[in-house]
Amino acid sequence: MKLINEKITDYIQNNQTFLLMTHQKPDGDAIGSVIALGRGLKQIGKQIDYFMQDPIEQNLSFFDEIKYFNKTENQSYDAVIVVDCSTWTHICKPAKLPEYKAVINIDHHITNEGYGDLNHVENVAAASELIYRLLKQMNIPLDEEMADALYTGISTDTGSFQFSNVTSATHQILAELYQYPYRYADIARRVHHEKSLMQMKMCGAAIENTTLINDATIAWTVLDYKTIHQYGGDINISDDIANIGINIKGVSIGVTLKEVEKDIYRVSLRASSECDFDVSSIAKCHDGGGHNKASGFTFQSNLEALKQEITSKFNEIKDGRNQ
Ligand SMILES: [Mn+2]
Repeated sequence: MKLINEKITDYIQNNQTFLLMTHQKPDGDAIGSVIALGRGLKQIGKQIDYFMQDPIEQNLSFFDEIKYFNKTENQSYDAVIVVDCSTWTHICKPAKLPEYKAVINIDHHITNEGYGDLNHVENVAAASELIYRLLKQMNIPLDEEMADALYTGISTDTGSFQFSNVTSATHQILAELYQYPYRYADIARRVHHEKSLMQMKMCGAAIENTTLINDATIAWTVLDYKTIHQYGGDINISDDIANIGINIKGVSIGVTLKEVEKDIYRVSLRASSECDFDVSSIAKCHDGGGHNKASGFTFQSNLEALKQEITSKFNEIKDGRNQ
């Protein structure tokens, strides 16, 4: 197993107080990797605080460890550890940061800026994979909640082990999590399928509002402000809505837009498994980030211009391939 940057494990070993943070609008990988790391470090006597003031989705709120979130006690830390976040701007962090000696950045996004004093950025399926390896490397055993957290993280970022980022290493980690059996069917149902009736109806509206453009290679889904509020006002784009487009036969790119305020859109991009177009290249141009098959950003301008941009960039690489 490839090592996590040993400067990171040495620094953790030789220091005592840590503040754990992750990206804004935390998903299963963000919450899972933070909880597994936090509980693991407490086991070896470290003092851990968590900062997570963004709301936690209902389907991720079952972790006992969440009760320790935002009970920040220290004014200063040996290090701030940030997991699963590609840029310093996108971290969910206090308005006034406490004092800290170092920033440790552990992430799996290819767009990561390397903002830490110590960094480990590696293109694996989930940040939770990196945290699993870090815990192994530090000889920290898993408990049930850590296993649940790692399962949640890896399962979230691999679309329940179906995306092209899954490797044999992913499954080897899973095999070990199954030392605690009979738990994961329930977690998988909660994380991937359980919804309120309104959320179900929002998926229906997303399907209803999907059109195909660029010779049916790009799916374009728009949820306007009125529709979002008709179905409960949840402005986050859930994975199942973001993936609607690429589940349509023949579609390479799925673009989902949610109008969060008048003319301001949250955009989610997905590429199908057969498509080698890197959607994070577009997200990066708009101050967003992510992975080559899944990324996002916020957009404020006219949608026609965005449609043009995505279509022409996609056609450029497609045409390049055909030459
Ligand atoms: Mn992640």
